[in-house]
Amino acid sequence: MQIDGERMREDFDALAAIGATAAGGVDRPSLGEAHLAARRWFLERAAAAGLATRVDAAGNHSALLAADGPTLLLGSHLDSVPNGGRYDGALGVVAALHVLLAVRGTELPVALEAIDFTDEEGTLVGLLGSEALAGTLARETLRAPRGGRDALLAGLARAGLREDELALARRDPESLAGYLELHIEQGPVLERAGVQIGVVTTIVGARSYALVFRGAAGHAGTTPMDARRDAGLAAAAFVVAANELVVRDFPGCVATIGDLHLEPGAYNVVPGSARVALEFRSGDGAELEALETALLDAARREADAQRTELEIAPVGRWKPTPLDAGVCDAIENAAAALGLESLRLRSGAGHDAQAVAGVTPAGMIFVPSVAGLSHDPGESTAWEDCVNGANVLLGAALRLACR
Ligand code: HGY
Ligand code: MN
Ligand code: MN
Repeated sequence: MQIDGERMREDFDALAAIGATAAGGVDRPSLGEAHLAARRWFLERAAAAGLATRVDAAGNHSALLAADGPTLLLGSHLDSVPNGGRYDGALGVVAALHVLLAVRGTELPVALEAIDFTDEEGTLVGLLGSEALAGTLARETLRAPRGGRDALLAGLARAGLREDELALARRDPESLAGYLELHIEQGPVLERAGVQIGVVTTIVGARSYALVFRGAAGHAGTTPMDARRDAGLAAAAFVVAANELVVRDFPGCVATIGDLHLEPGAYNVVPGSARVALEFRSGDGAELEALETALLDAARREADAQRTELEIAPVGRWKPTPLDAGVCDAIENAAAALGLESLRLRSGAGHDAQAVAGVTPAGMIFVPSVAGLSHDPGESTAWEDCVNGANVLLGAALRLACR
């Protein structure tokens, strides 16, 4: 039993055409029109193949192979970052669908479900669908989501979802037999090592904050430099300070200011306010705590230095997550049975697996990213590696189904 690589490629290419960008990537922010079109494509493709389909209260879209017994989830996500790549998430959903197509007709003691989770990327919230399925979606996260409350409500409305029903997507852990996700590595490790398959041991934790530096707008021509309370200068000084402290004091961690917005945003006005999107990650919980303290202290220092006020709002929080040892073994054995070399590694990217791991044994399969590039239209993985990954997903699923 193996994956039909050519048929999977036709599906992958059909999906990549939805929300395609001129540079060869996709632009499918969660619950936007392109994302909803991609989800429709997924359901129609599954139904056309004779599979049952379902959409739950959090908008998670699934194709199903029913059986008596618990459900083994195989999934990922069809939403993308703005101006993203074709492989991030989509490869895992298409491969999961093709595992069901390959297994169809085989009696298994578990049901198989290929699932596309809502808003993995956090355009709106982050891990919205997988945390709803796990029953861990916090109400306060919805009140101050990292994409803003208006965007969340507009997205839910477009998708026909109700905020007060999202929690109904929760699954009883007893109903689950495990979770597997195929994903591109999005980093350089596998390519540098010349290894085809990654077995993910842990997923780093991440925290996001919306910072607002508030100073005083003023005339760019008549406000003396020593009389300014320049919010833009405070924010820019923080960007530099954050980078310096992470490189100096937190090797192995990362911090990113992915968005910086000055207001009123004119050539001839000293910025009165500056909004900063801060995100940072570590594979260790205590280190993540220390990193948060160091970064927020630096923000306060730079705000004070420019006599500006600082508002700090938490907008996202995900713990470092170890993945299941038994699932890692199943992935490693499936790769070996196919004559594929594998190595164990940490994921610097977040994934739905870290939400699902809290309620059922979860594991992830990585395939190499060309030049380690991701979250960019240039994101690419050799198709042979994609098919290898899908066959390992199939092999690991059969091992977990029958253990
Ligand atoms: O941000 C991440 O790590 C993932 O791609 N959502
Ligand atoms: Mn992803
Ligand atoms: Mn991503």
